[in-house]
Amino acid sequence: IMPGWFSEINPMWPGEAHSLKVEKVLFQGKSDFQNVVVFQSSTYGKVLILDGVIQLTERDECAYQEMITHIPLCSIPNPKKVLVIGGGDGGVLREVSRYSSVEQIDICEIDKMVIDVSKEFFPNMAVGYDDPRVTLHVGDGVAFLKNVPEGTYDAIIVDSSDPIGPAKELFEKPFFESVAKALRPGGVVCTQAESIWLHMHIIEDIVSNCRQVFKGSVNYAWTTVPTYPSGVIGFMLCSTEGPPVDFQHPTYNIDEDENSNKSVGPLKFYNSEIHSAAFCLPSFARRVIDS
Ligand code: AAT
Repeated sequence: IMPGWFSEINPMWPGEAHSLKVEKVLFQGKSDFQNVVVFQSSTYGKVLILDGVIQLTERDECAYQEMITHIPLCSIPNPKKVLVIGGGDGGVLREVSRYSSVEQIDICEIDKMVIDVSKEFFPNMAVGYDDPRVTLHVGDGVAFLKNVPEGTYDAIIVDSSDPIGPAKELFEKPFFESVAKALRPGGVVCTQAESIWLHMHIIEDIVSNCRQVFKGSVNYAWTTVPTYPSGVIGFMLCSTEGPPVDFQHPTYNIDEDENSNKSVGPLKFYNSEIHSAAFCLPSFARRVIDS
């Protein structure tokens, strides 16, 4: 639109577009899956764009990566095996690496270019890969999950892009079925679940699929991320049949754990109060989600 500005124009949020002032384009490439751009913005630090959609900025990534990770992991005692789908930038890995109880962290990201670009331009996120508990799988998360033995993981975090492009199937029922199978009884999943301002129809579908698939509990939480469309983004939090999980009341306080990994710096956004508050929904959303 204006020279020197990036505008996030997309049919998923028609009639509106958030813009960031571009200081310098640092990387432009085309992978097998998507267009990848990194630029230096004037007020949000470096920005990662995939197919014209903002994936993260250095300034507000904490609000997303900390919430998508700590809401599920603080809701169960002593998570040991964790799987991340997507999240190639490494930010969610960085957050999972805080837990001393965790023994194994698998990640399945489809696009090697995202991983390489993050290692070059986003060291504060790619630091997640330095944890020796991490095993990287480059491939499609849907295919990966089909080969996971039943009951393997305590928690699965789906840090996925929007449902147009390579992430489409990550929003569909067969995918949720493989997630449920891969979790142990009473295991938890947290998936990127779009905006209550823009995508109530998508959220309604996800909720109805999850209610059929996950026999424990099914909940929606949200957070504010200024550079995501409409400034908010939500998460689906579900558990499988087994020991009950009360997502709204965290069982573990990561801030008070002396054994947690301090090398990645202090938490910037997440705390126990915001964890519980994230499940409070505006009435218009509650009518659809809790009905
Ligand atoms: N943590 C930053 C936020 C993201 S990144 C989403 C990642 O999911 C991308 O790296 C993308 O390559 C990866 N991905 C997409 N489809 C698949 C798939 N099928 N299997 C594995 N990984 C995949 C999310 C930003 C949300 C944006 C909201 N508008």
